[in-house]
Amino acid sequence: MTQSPGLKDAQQRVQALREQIDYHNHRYYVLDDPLLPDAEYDRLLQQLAALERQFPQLLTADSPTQRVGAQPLKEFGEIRHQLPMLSLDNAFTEQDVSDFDRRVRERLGLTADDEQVEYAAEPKLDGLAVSLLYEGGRLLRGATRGDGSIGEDITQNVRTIGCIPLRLRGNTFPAVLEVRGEVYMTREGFARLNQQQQQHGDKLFANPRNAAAGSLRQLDPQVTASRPLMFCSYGVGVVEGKYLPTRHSDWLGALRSWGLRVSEQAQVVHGVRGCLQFYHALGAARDGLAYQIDGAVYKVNELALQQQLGFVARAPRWAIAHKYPAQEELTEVLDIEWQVGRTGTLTPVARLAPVSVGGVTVSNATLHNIDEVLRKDVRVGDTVIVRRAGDVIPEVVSVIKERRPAKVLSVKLPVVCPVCGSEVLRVDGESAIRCNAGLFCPAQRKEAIRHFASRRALDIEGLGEKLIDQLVDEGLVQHVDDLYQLDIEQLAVLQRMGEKSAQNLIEALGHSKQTTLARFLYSLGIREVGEATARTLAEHFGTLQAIIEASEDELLQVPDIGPVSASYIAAFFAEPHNRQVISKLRKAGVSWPEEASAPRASLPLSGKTFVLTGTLQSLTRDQARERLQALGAKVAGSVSAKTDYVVAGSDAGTKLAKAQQLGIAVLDEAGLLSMLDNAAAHPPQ
Ligand code: 9MJ
Repeated sequence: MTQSPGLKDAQQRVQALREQIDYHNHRYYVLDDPLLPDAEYDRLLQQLAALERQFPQLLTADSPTQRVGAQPLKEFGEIRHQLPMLSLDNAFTEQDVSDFDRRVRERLGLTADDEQVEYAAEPKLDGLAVSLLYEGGRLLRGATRGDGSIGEDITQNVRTIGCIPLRLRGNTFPAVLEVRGEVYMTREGFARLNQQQQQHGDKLFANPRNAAAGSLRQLDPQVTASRPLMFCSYGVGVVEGKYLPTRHSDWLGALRSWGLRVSEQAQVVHGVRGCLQFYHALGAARDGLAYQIDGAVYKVNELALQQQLGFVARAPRWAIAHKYPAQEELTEVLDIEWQVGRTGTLTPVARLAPVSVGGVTVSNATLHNIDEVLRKDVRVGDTVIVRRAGDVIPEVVSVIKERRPAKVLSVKLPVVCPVCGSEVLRVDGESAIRCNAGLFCPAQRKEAIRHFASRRALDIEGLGEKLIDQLVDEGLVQHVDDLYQLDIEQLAVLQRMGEKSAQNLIEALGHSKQTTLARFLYSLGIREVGEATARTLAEHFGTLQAIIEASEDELLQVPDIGPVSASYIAAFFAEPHNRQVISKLRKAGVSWPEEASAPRASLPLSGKTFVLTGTLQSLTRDQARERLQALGAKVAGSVSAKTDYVVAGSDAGTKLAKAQQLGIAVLDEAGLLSMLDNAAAHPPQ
C-alpha cells in the first residue's frame, strides 16, 4: 500500500503480514505444499520489512524478516545441555536387533513370547544432531550436540534455516520446550550447492552430511543462510508444561502440529518383526527419498517405559539405530572406456574389479565427463572409492592416491569416436566430448532405437539391447520407422530368436502403435525433451502438427521451456530427415488420440480465483476484473477456501479479514499490478 499508515494500522498490518508469512513458510517447508509463488512470498516479506523500517518500534526478534542479519562471530559460545544429548547404539544385523529387543523385554519384565514391545520406528537421518530451545513458543537458542554435555551456540545460524519456526504455531505448546533433531541437506540441495561451489572455484563437499556440517558451523550466518539446510525433529529434551504426550509417537505428532518438520516415514510397530519389516520397507524406499539416511531407529514408544530403562554411558537403553550396509567401497580400476550416448556424448566409464556395495555387485562406474576424469585424476590401476546412491549409476568418488602403483599412466582422451571412428569434438565451455556423426554412428543409432522402445516411450516389450545390436549390425534397422517394417522371417533367423519370440515381438510392435502424443514426443529423443517437457508440449499444443509448426518464439511461451530446449525442438522439426521418419511412423500406424478440445491452461492465470476488495488507486475494480479475466482468471464475489488471491485496496474490510483467517494470499495494489504484468509477460505455471 502506498499511503502512509498510522502506528496502529501499521501494527495490525505487521501482525497480519507476519501471520501470513509464517503460514506460507509452514506450507512450504513443513507441509511441502506451497501455496504462493516464491516472488509473491518475497513481496510479502518486502512489505513487512518496509513497514518495520518505517516503524522500528514494531520490530521483534521473531519477525520473519529477522532470520539473517546477525554479525559474523569470532567464535561460537558454549552451551551446556541441561539433559545430555545422547547418541545411539548401533545394530548391524537382525540378530543385533533381536538382542536389543530381548534386553528391553527382560528389563521391563515382559518375558512371555506374546508380550511385544511397541516401538516408534523412524529413518535415521545422516546429518548433525541439534537442540532448539523454545520459551513461550519463541526460538531462544540453538546448539550442536558437541560431546553430549557441552555443545556450541549456533543460535544465529539455526535462525536462518527456513523450516525452523521462529515462533511455534498454535497455543498448546509447553512453556519451555527443547526440540531435538537433525540438521541435514537434501540430495538436490547438496548437488546444487556443489555446482555453485564449482562455479566459484570453491572446494566441493564430499557428501551431504559434510556439506550440512560445514554450513552449520559458519561464523557468518549469511553463509549459513545461503545453504539449503533442513531440520527434522525426532524428540525432545527439557520440557516444562502441562498435558504432555506420554508416547514418543504422540510427541512427534505434537511437534508437527506446532510447526516443526518430523519424518513422514515414522511409524509405530510391534516387536522385532515389526521393526524388521519397517527396516526392509524403508530400505526399499531409501533410494527414492530426497535425503540420505543411514539406518532405521527403533525407540520404545511409551515414555514411562523409556524412563524405566534409562541409559548407559552415552546411549539410551530404549533406542537403537539399525544401520544399512555401507554404500561406498574400495576397488581397483581395471580399465577406462568411453561410451557413446544417444546424442553422441562420450561418457567415461571405469571398469572395476567387482565389489559388493550395499548388497549389489558393482563392476562399472561412471566418471561423468572429461572434467571429472581430469579433476579426480583417475587412472587404470588406481584404487578408488565407488559409491552407489539410489537408482543412479554407481560412480567413482575419489582415488586413494597413497595406493597408486608406480608408473600408471594418466588417461588418454579420445580423438575419434570409439564406435564409428569419426573425429570427436569438444564444445567450448562444455565438459562433453561429442561424436558428431549423428545417426551415421551405430552407437547413436542403437541408443536412439533403445530410447524409442523404452518403457516410458513407445514401450516395445522384448526389444532389448542385444536384439537392437543385432538389428542394427545386420542392417535390418537404420531408423526407428524401420522397426515397423520387420517381419517374422527376418526376425526368426536372428540369434536367440525363435519363431515364437519373433511372433511376440511383432505383436509388441503392433501394440506400441497405440500411444499418446506425449509418449511419442518423448520417444523421438529430441535433446532436452524429457518426459515432463513432452507432456507439457502435448498439453499446450494439443496436436503434433501444431508442435511441428511452432516457431521458437511460440515454443518459448510454453511453461518450463527455455531458449535452449526451444532451439533444439525447433531444429529437430526443421530437419527434413526427422519429418520423414515421423511421417513414415504415422503411415505405419503409430497414432494417438488427438486432443479434441482447445489446448488446456493456455492462459497465464487459468484456474486461479481472485476476489477484489477495497479501493484501488490506479484502476477501477471493473478494470482490474477485466484485466484478470483476460488473463484467464476467475473473479469471484466472496472469499472461500477456493479463493487463490484476495486483492485488497484501501479500506478493505471483512473480505481481507476472512482471507487472513483462511491463510489466503493477499495482494496489495502493487502486488496485483506486478502480477498482471508478469502474467502478461510469462506463460502459465
Ligand atoms: C536420526 N539421526 O535421525 C535419533 N535420529 O534419538 C533419530 N537420531 C536419536 N533419532 C535419540 N531419528 C538420540 C538420537
